[in-house]
Amino acid sequence: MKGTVHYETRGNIALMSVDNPPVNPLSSGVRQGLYDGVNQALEDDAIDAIILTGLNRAFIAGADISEFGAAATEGVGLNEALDKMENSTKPIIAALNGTAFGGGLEVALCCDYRIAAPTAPVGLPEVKLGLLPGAGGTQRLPRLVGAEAAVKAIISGDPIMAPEALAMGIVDRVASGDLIEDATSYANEIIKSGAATRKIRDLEDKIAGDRGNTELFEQFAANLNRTHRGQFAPAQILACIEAAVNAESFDAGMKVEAERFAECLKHPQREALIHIFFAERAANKIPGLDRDVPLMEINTASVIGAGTMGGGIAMCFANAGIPVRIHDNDPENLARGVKVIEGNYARTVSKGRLSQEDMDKRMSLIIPTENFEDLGDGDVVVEAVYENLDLKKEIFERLDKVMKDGALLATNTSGLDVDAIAASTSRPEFVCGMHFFSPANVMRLLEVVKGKDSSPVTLGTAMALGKRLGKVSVMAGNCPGFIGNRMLGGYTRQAAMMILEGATPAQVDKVVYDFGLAMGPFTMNDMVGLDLGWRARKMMGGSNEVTARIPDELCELGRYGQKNGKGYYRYDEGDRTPLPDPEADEVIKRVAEELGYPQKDFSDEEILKRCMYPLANIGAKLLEEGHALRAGDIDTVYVNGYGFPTYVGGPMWFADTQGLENVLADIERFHEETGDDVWKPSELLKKLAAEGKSFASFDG
Ligand code: 3H9
Repeated sequence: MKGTVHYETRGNIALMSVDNPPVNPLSSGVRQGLYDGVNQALEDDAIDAIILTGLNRAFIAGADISEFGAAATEGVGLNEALDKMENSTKPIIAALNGTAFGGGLEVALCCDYRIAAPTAPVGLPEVKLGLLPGAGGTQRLPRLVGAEAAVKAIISGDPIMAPEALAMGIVDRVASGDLIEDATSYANEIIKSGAATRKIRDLEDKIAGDRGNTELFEQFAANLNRTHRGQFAPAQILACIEAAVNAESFDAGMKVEAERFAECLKHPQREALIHIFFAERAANKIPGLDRDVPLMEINTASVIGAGTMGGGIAMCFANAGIPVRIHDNDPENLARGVKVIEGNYARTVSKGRLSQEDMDKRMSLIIPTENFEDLGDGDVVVEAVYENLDLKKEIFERLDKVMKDGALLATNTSGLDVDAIAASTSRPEFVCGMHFFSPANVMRLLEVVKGKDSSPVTLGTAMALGKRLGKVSVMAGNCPGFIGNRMLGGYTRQAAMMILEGATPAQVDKVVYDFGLAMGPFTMNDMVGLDLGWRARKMMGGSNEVTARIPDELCELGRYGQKNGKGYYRYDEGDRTPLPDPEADEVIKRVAEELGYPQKDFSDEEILKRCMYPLANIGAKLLEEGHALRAGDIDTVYVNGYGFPTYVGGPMWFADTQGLENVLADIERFHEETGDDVWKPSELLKKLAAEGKSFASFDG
């Protein structure tokens, strides 16, 4: 069995310690240990109370996620262990030494009393895995904190730090000294006052006021489409909490929870979300990059460029407590960049998500400089100037002269040749790409780009630095566009082709939006500004690409997108809702005619495949070339950097769920129909489809 619970006695108190490193999930041995430990304490007349704590860095991180969808495991089930605890006639005190999430908090809620270390977070994050708290959490938490607070906590799934958990009533005490000593004193107080047990299932006062209040739940349900669009589990959670309030008994509520949990468990969203949970963690494991590679010590940072990217990256360092110099050789840009950073923090303060004191601290860590030489004291430098290879090469040549020996030299290019940039230094082994996504202080993704000479120390340091900055880091090979942007090229190209072939921008956008992305490609283009591409193409002497014709002609008519109220759509003053516009539709129709594209009707299914399958096909090419290590890495990139719905599991997972042989058949058909290179099927896709395998099964 996996994991265990140690049992020892300290006078009249039994101390049970969960041990299943690193974060003590409720694997078979832990469940059995909980059951056996409580049994042992109950049978021992010398024991008056039980303290339950965790070894390692967590109390209990929840159910063992790897068991979901796997074959039944040995030993007692979780609910059996929890019944044993809840029926204990001797008080159990949970001593939360660290994270108590999901089933971990549910274990604590089956204890009679709870004391937490001040740094311990608690929470019910099951919703993030497409699940709901299925071990009584939806029934017990409302009885402790009321329906409204329970809905907020369980629907968001966000962690609650011990002091707030105390204020809410989730824990009874926060330890001020050694947790186990404080828990022991607490246990002795309880024993002295009669060793009473206190079962949450019997508490009624917090929910009594809401009984029969259907309006409260209707309001919550109405919000779900905004906060959790397309997701299955949140509505199930609401139904469970409503049952906690309105069902005839605690047990009747538990029955509703069990039924809804089973529905979530078998839902494809659960599988997709758990795939992403493990994929994000696997992305950190790089073959050939041993855990014991000695990493560079990063205490100071430098950023070049005070534009949107540079400013956002500087904020990432400051947020992580790392002092950062930000350089721009244009004093006006520099001053503007610092003002933007200040404005961003001030907005967070005004929303109550950051204290003024913390904002001041972070601002004090950001040191603007016009002097390039000042960058030299950074342990890492991230270059974030605009995408121009010559400019970047020139900057790296200068960095080579000013940066200290052993510094990490990173470029934030979104797709240029990292090797060409590294070659302009005398130390290419210290160079790699660190591709942040805009806005860098918000987006979780970081692509760490491996140049041909990047050393393991450089790459290991960049990956670890990403984690320290709160990012999900994925290693990408050095090819144009790396993972994310290379794939995106196929998606945007197909969207552009479809409007030449007879689909409307609104039709394409709706299919993509309904699939779960925040917006479709044309709304996105209007938001970014059509004029950016148009001006860039003009500077290069224009483009012969058929896909450039429509945006170019729209721009010639002064239709730049949202910024001036018209692009593919039109916009009312002060409103970002895209509205159909006959002028734009006319342009699209005329260009299609001039280019000789026969017009046809598109089904939603066809649109979705034309948008999503280029991602999978190019993703497969990245895998076969070794530019991406795992399909899960690609999915991690897409859900964290491109707004791909996490509950669909990413583009590769989506392709797997469609069956690769079906995906291949469609790709071959599109190739035949359009002759477009994007549709040339990847060899890996052909191989996996022929073998009846999935991308998820590919391991290099
Ligand atoms: C649940 O509880 C359902 C119940 O309501 C009902 C049941 C009937 N299981 O993230 P890290 C692994 S659903 C198995 O890098 P950190 C993780 O894969 C669960 N494994 O560390 C990694 O393995 P590896 C509700 C788990 O310090 C290693 O532990 N609970 C689990 O950055 C370290 O993880 C949650 O959703 C698990 N539950 O963060 C909590 N958790 O080393 C999910 C972690 O091989 N977990 N692992 O790559 C987390 O949020 C974070 O892992 C945590 C630690 C905050 C705990």
